[in-house]
Amino acid sequence: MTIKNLVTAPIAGQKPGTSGLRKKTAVFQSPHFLENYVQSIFDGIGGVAGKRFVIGGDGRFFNRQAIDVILRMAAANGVAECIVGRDGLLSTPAASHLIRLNGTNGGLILSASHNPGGPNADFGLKFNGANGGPASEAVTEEIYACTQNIEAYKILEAPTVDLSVEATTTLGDMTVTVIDPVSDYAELMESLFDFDAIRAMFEGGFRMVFDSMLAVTGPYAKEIFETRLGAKHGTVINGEPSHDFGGGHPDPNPIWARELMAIMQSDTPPDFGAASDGDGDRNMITGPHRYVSPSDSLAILADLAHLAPAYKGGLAGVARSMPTSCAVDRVAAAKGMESFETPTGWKFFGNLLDAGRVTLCGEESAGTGSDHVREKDGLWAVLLWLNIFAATGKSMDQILADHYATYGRTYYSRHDFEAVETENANALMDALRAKLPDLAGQEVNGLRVQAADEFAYDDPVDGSRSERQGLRILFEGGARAIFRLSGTDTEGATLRVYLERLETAKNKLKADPQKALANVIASAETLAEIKAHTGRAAPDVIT
Ligand code: VG1
Ligand code: CO
Repeated sequence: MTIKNLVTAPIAGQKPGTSGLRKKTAVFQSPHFLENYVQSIFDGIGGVAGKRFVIGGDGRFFNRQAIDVILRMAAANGVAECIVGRDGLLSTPAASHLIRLNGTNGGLILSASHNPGGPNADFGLKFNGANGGPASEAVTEEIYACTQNIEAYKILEAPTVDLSVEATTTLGDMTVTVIDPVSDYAELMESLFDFDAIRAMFEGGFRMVFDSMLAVTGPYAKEIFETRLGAKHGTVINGEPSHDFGGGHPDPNPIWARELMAIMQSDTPPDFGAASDGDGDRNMITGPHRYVSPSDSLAILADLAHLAPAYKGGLAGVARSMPTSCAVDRVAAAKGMESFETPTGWKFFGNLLDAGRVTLCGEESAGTGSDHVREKDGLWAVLLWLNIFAATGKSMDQILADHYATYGRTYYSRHDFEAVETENANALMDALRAKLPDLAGQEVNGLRVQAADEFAYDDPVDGSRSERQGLRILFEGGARAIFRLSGTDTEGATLRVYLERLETAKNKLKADPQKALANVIASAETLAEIKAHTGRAAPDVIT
């Protein structure tokens, strides 16, 4: 086996976004693209000689081939050991856990998460550090700088490693340890929650449907819900990981998790329905005839987490991304906990979790997690909900009604305008940015603007500053309209408009969110002139 040192040149466009590098699969497959990026990760983190890494992905098209390249490059660069999920599979939270459990120097996760997969769809790669969390902005910048200066990469000429059996083998001088992707993660979940109480609840007839969306969580969900917790066979639907997610988007929202939504709207819906995304870090929560907004789910989990054994001592604090609704802030205030508002993306929660300032974090995009790993964690959120059902004996409707009665209800919605021409999306943002300084005090569609700014974040732990993290318009009475461009798309630009309004009147807590938000939606259009800039009369996806 020989180590080859191959000459290459920088390839444009290797700037990681919200969560690693995401591109069309064909771009990742093009000559040197993957190799350049992997070598830049290795160089950007200060070299990898003697280091150990966890490697796995969501099983999408090109997963297996990309792992082969990464392993051969790791061996050529002097890595001591790679721990790989069997068949190259690992959910993102499981990878995060394995990094921490095995004390490795980090991990490479192959996923474009909620983006579709297949030869004509998307692929992605991200690096997580030794704490198990996504690389910080500073590390990401280092990696990006390396992509712009790369001249060569190292790769071992060797046959493909068999990843289908759990075994320890070698590749050159590197150890390759193939492990069961599920068992360590399932153990962790069992250590956090009251599995006996949840099992008893299922025995008593509680019914759930969990939609794995043909993505990575199928084997995890079957093991945890059906085998360990005794939920009836068939509880997990779409549980076989597929390389193209059956042609759909593995995005757990009412649009893409259509099958689950139909079950929950039926005449005899189960007590609880949930779904997760491509790489298993997101969760969608539903009840009979009910879609629970991810921001509400975060607030309810923050309020009731103490009912699960792992959190019985209470939470140190909570954090939410800026566009996530303010519902969780009210819970934190009531409980006297610290709460933080960070930019979008899990990498901003890492420092707060490591410093013990927060226990629970969440995002409006259906990401929720705690300090048990350093990623959001879809199955974890579902298990915490199950633990709450088991501990309270209440239905979803009761839990929501109680929450709204105590804290009020934040009506919330996100409107996505996808594949907008990049120039037009930038023009919209530039025009709105220019207006911000004069907005305070103005009245728009019956709402008075209290403040308007471009969000910037000063990390309270390491003092780093992240600017240009979204345009915020705050109205009197607690309504908000937020605008930002996605950092995970692979085609043009996706404009995300986040809308919310607080309602405390007891007789107005059951409205349709789109109706309850009509004024805020109209104000967003008036202020940003979305139709004029994008040519779109309506959003592509409403969640
Ligand atoms: C989106 C979500 C963000 C999430 C990110 C990664 O980013 O809005 O909340 O952290 O995806 O999630 P953006 O930049 O497109 O808005 V995942 O599960 O797709 O890795
Ligand atoms: Co994801």
